[in-house]
Amino acid sequence: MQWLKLLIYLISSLILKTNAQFERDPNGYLVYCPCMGRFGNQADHFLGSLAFARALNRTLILPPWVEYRKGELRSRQVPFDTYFEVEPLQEFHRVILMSDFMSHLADEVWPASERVSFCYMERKSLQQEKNDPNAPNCHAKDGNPFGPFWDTYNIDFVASEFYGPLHFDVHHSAIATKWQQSYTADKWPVLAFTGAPASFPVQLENRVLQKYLKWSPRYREAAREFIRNVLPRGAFVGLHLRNGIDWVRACEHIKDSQQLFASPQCLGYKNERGELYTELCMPTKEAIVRQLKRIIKNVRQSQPKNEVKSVFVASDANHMISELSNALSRMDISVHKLPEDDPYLDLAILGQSNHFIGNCISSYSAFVKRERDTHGFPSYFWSFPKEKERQQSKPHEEL
Ligand SMILES: Nc1nc2c(ncn2[C@@H]2O[C@H](COP(=O)(O)OP(=O)(O)O)[C@@H](O)[C@H]2O)c(=O)[nH]1
Ligand SMILES: *[C@@H]1O[C@H](CO)[C@@H](O)[C@H](O)[C@H]1NC(C)=O
Ligand SMILES: [Mg+2]
Repeated sequence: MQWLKLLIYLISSLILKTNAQFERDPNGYLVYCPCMGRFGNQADHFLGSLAFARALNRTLILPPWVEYRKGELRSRQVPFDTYFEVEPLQEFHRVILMSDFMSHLADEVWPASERVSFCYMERKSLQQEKNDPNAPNCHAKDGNPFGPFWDTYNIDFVASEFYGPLHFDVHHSAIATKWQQSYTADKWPVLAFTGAPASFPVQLENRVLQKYLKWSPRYREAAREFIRNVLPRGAFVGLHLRNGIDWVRACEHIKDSQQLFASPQCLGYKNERGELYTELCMPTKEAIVRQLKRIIKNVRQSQPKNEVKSVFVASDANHMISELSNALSRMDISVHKLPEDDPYLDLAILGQSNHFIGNCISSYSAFVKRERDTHGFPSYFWSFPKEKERQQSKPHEEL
């Protein structure tokens, strides 16, 4: 009967473990809506929010990822652990899935009658009749994705709290202590923010937290299979081509700013590696082909044993498959993309490429760059550093 004892022991310890997992944190919780931008923006915000939760010593409630589908008026909320593992995050700080918090702890810790939304200052509703000058409000559920996000867990707010002038820069001030003094865990068990308690782009100090974001087994496996089964054996270069219509419009902001979106990742947070220029956001097709060929040639010279056999292209719009195939045909290099659009699988594959060329302005590229940095894999950016005028005016560079 030894095995029975063992079985009982295993089962009981498992039950104890699950219960312990959902034990109330006396230091309280922090939750927010990733209400700004798509995945790249949300990932930047996640790293900042993780750092913030740790500085306040509150458990971070892992929000679902907010996604937008064509033709749908309401955002979709995808559980955090669809894409990333929860456990590695625990090495850095206490976290809990939002669904676990809501189903196991909310009744006790955050009853419906005590749900307060936090915003810096009053946020006006788009519906004029909702704005009462005598009762300023966060309107945390106003519009998309704000409403759909909290609705996913049947959360309504009974009051608003304006936290200004407090802010989130826990690395350069004693602001964490001020938060703890203003909002003690016993009076405020859950701080629920209308947006991420973090900056965009991600602060320099928080980039390293990327190492705690590990792809879920499903995506790790799918990336491995694609690389093994579809790509020819040998090294491959991963490309991110961000060139959809929204991007063309975003790039117009280049001319009136010092930095744009993720640009500090190549220009430096204080522009120590240069100023913005258009090609950084929108490289020409010729520049793309030229840079890709140059990198492949360099790899052939420096790593003759690990020759580049293929190129994997991820894009939101134009993958340039035929242009790139033509340009590389004489080098015996094939060009590939996923058969079906999948932004997450694209990211997971780019993370594993032997070489990566991304868009410096894009926060989607930035995710790949940070992941690769945690492994020491090399990354480059389109049209960076800036080509000298002399080189640009060369009619054609033969390889
Ligand atoms: N499948 C796929 N989707 C992409 C790619 N690049 C951009 N997208 C989509 O466009 C969105 C871009 O928004 P975001 O992630 O905030 O990054 P950013 O706008 O480039 O800074 C992504 O989240 C994807 O949904 C790509 O290479 N592959
Ligand atoms: C942080 O919170 C944890 C869990 O509630 C607690 O055990 C720990 O003592 C706290 N640390 C500090 C420095 O207050
Ligand atoms: Mg964006």
